Amino acid sequence: MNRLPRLYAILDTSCFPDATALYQAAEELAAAGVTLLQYRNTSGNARHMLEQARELRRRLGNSAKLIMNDRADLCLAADFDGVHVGQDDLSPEGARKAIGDELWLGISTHNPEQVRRGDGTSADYIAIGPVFSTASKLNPDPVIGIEEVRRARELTRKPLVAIGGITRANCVSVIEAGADCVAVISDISREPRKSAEEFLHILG
Ligand code: 3NM
Repeated sequence: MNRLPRLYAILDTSCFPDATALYQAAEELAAAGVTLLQYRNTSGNARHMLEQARELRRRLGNSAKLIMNDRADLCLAADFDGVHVGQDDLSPEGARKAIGDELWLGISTHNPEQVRRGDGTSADYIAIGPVFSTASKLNPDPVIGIEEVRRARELTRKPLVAIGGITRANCVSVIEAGADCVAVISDISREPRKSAEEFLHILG
């Protein structure tokens, strides 16, 4: 994979009243200069997800890399650029087998042992979190804080994505602790264009 951009915007369908609002947010983010986007839909309706994912691909063209949360099959079917798996989803090697060598594979980790294990997989990047408290995930793991980002940085040379409660106000501290990139749901969902522009400006 190429280097990760500083900002990884996650479009979580639960933040939007309907598909139209979701597509509009995606277009605003792309217009602001966001080049890495994840589609996250935890409702479990695969047909619905595929439809929305294809529409995101159609609207964004190749202006942004599109990553599918959790579902390697939908990543392929929607012509996405990669898949992101959590600790309870497909294993990294299972996901890699499904998507092949070219597409991006991201994994979630929540403690040093998981980072260490993730480092030994074919994942293209490792996400670590939640760095701060978050209201965007059901049953989140315990908050790890900035120091654990620093620790994760020492455990892997893979690109490191920090996630969980990251805002325009605290994102610099997370990058300074060694993260290559911040992944954000709530602080880019309310006013996508404005907040993405501000994130990109702050993160330089
Ligand atoms: N994964 P917000 S935290 C989807 O710790 C997700 O792996 C996390 O949303 C992890 O930016 C999280 O609104 C939610 O806090 C991130």
